[in-house]
Amino acid sequence: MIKNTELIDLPCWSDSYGSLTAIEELDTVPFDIKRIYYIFDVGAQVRRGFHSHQDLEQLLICVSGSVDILIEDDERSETVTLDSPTRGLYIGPMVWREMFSFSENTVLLVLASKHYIDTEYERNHGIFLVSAREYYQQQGEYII
Ligand code: T46
Repeated sequence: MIKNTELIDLPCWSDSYGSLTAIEELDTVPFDIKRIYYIFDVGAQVRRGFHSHQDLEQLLICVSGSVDILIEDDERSETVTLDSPTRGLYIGPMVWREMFSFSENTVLLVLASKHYIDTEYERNHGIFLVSAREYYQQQGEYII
């Protein structure tokens, strides 16, 4: 997996009445949840994201439909398909992300560890790569 990312299986209770998934901070997700947002009504040709965050931690869950997420650290990139409401993609600091191939009914739910701060976004890919190299060298290991 890409550094500072992880696929997390979410608990699900299913019976003849349907299914229910619950997420608890610091248990199912490894951070305090400060913000929730969701992305929907995205055209099939649209590609979003194109940024990284310095400190933010997030859990992305495709609660309906499917979406591809490109994640990239200082060395490698990988594309993960999210197509289940019981599987989340954890993305920690210093990971570039792009979201694409949204199906018609996709709803991408995101739990975030911080409030929205526009200046916390790094949208320049070249600067991201330089900063990420320094960050991972200082860390010497992955956060999770
Ligand atoms: C991320 C990926 C997965 C707000 O005002 N508050 C918010 O909490 C968010 C997330 C966005 N916005 C505004 C800022 C922009 O004017 O909503 C507009 C669209 O946001 P953005 O272009 O950043 O959307 P994406 O899909 O490129 O990225 C979003 C998150 O911003 C980002 O943190 O990791 O989803």
